Amino acid sequence: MTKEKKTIEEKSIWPDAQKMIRKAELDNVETAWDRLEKQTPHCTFCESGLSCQNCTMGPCRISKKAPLGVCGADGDVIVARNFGRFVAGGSAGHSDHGRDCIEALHAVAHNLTADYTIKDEAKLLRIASEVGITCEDRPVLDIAKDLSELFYANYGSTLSELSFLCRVPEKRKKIWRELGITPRGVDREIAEMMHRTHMGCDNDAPNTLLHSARTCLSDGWAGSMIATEISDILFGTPTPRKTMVNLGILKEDHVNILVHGHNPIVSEKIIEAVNDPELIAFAQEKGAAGINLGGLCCTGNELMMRQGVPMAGNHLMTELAIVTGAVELIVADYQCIMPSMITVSDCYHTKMVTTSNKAKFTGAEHIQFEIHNGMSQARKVVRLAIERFSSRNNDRVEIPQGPIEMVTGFSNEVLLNALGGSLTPLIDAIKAGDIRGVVAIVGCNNPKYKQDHCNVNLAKELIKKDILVLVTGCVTTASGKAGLLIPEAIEMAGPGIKKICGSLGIPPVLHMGSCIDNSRILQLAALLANELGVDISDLPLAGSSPEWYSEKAAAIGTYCVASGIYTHLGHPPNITGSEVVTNLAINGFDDILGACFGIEPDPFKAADLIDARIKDKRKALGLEE
Ligand code: SF4
Ligand code: MSK
Repeated sequence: MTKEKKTIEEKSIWPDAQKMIRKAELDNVETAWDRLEKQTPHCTFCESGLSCQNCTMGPCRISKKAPLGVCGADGDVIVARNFGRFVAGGSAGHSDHGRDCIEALHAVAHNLTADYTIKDEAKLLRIASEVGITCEDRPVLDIAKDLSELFYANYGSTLSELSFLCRVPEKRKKIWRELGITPRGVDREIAEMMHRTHMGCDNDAPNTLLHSARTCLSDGWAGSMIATEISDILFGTPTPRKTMVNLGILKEDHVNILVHGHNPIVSEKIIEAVNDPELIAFAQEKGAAGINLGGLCCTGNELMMRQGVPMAGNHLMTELAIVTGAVELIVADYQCIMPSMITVSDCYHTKMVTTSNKAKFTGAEHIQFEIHNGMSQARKVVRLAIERFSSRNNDRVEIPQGPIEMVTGFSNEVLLNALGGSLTPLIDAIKAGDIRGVVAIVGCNNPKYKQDHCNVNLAKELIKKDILVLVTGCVTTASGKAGLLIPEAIEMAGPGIKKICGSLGIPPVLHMGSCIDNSRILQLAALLANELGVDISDLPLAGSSPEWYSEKAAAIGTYCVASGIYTHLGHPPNITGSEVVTNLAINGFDDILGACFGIEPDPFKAADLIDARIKDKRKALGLEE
C-alpha cells in the first residue's frame, strides 16, 4: 500500500509500465502515481468514512471530541450512509450501461437503426424464453420488442422481483425474502438508497447496509446481467480466440487507435470502421501501413472477448499508453477514464474523443454516438485518427517490448460446450478434488499498490492450490501479461488443474469478460448450486478484488457477498470508522447471508485465506476431511 515516495520499480511489476513511467518523467508528464504522492497522506476522517456532507448544517466530522454530527448522527450511521451511497454509485454506473444496451435492442427491434443488428438470434430466443416470453411462431423482432420492454420494466417499480431471479437458487431467494432484500427494480433500489441516506431517514446502520446489499443485487442480477446478455445478442456470444496484450500491441508504422471505457456500443462500430477499405486506403495515403486498433480497460475486454482485438492495458496503463507517443487517438465512452487523459494527450499528438453526453471531458473533441448514427460517427472518429498520423513526432515514439499471447472468450456457453453440454464433468472434478474450488479475481488497479503485484500473485497462488481462476475487468490484462491466459500456463498449476485444464486444452485462468460480465460468474455459480440442489453459499467458491478502486468494484463485491460468495478485498472500503459496519461486513454478514468480506493486502496470505474458506466449504459438503 501507499508510502510517500515510490521508486519506479515499486510502482508497477511490468517492464512496459516501468519504461513508460521513466519516459513520462523525462517528458515532464504527470501520472496517477505523481498525483497520489501529492494527495498523501489522505484525510483520515474520509478514509474511515467518518465525514458527512449530506446537508448544510455540516459538513461534519466524527471524533472523540465531537462524536455526533450536528443532526445527531453517530459514526455508525454516517459510515453506513456513506457506504450505501458509494455502492449506489457503482450500481448506477453498471446498470445505466445496461440501460443503454436495452435502448440499442429496442431500437433494433423497432427498425430504428440500420447500424446495429441481432447477431446471436439463438441467444435472443434462449434468453426470452428463460424470462417467460413466448417465442414459438413469432417474428424475431417481435420477441426482441417484448424482451426490451421487459428489461426496461426491470429498472422500474412495477415488478415484484427482477426477471433473472429465475436463475437464483430457491434457498438464496428465501434468505433474501426473509431479510427483505429481494431486489425489485434497479432504479428503485438506487433511488431508495439515496432517499434512505438523506438526513433524518434510515438511522440504523445495519438496516442501511441491508439496503446496500439489495441495491447491489439489483445491479448484479439485473443491470449488469442485462448488459451482458444484450451485448451477446447484439454483438455475438464470445468464443475462444487468441490475441495479444501489453503496450507492445501498438504498431510504429500504423495509425494507432485505442478504445477506452466500457460499453461495446461505440467500440463495436469503431472496429467496423477500422476495417473499412476506404479508410485503410486513406491511412495508406497518409503514409501509414494501416490502422491498428487496441483496447483499454473494459471496452477493450468487450472487443477482445468477441473480436480478439488486442489489449493495450488496464487502468494504470491508460495514461502510459499515450506516453508511448504512438497513439493517434483514444475514443472513450464512459467509466474509468481518468480526467488526466486530456492533459497527458496534450503533451503528445494524441487526440481524445468522447462519445457520450454522460461523459464529456473539457478539452476532448466530442462526437456524440446515437444508436441511429453509430457507423457514420465511427467513420468520423477513424478519419480524425488518420489525420493525426502526420503530426506524430517519431523522435518521441517508444513502444516497449513485444506483446504477450493470451486466449480470451470463455463465456458460460463456451464452458458448457467444452464440458459436453452439462456441468457434470466440472462437478465431478470438484468432487474428486482435481478442481478444489473456483475463484473469480476481478477489478482494477490502484496506484496505492505496486501495479498488478497482488492481481497476478493471487492468481498464481490459487492455481497452484488446484483452484480454478476466472478473471474479468482489469485483472484480465494483468493475468494475460503474466502468461496465465494460455493453455501452457497449466505448468504453473497444481496437478488437478493441470489434469483437467490440460485435457480440455484451456488455460488455468479463464477470461470471462468485462466488469459487467461478472454477471456471467453469478450465473455460473447459480447453475452449479441448482445442479447440486444447494445454495450458492454452500459451494467452494470465492471472489476477490485485490487492487480495486471504484464504486463499481465495491458494488460487485457487495452483490457477490449478498449472493452467498465469500469475497476478498485487498483493502476495505472507507468503513473502518464504524465497528458496527466493519464487523457486519467481515463477520456478521456470514451469519445472515452465508458469506462475508475478507480483507488482506498480501496476495500470498490472501490465497491462504481463500483456500481455508474453500476447505471449509468442501468439508461441509463432505468432499474433504
Ligand atoms: Fe452533519 Fe448530519 Fe448534515 Fe451529515 S446529515 S452533514 S452529520 S448534520
Ligand atoms: S475498467 S472498474 S478499473 S476493472 Fe472495468 Fe478496470 Fe476497475 Fe474500471
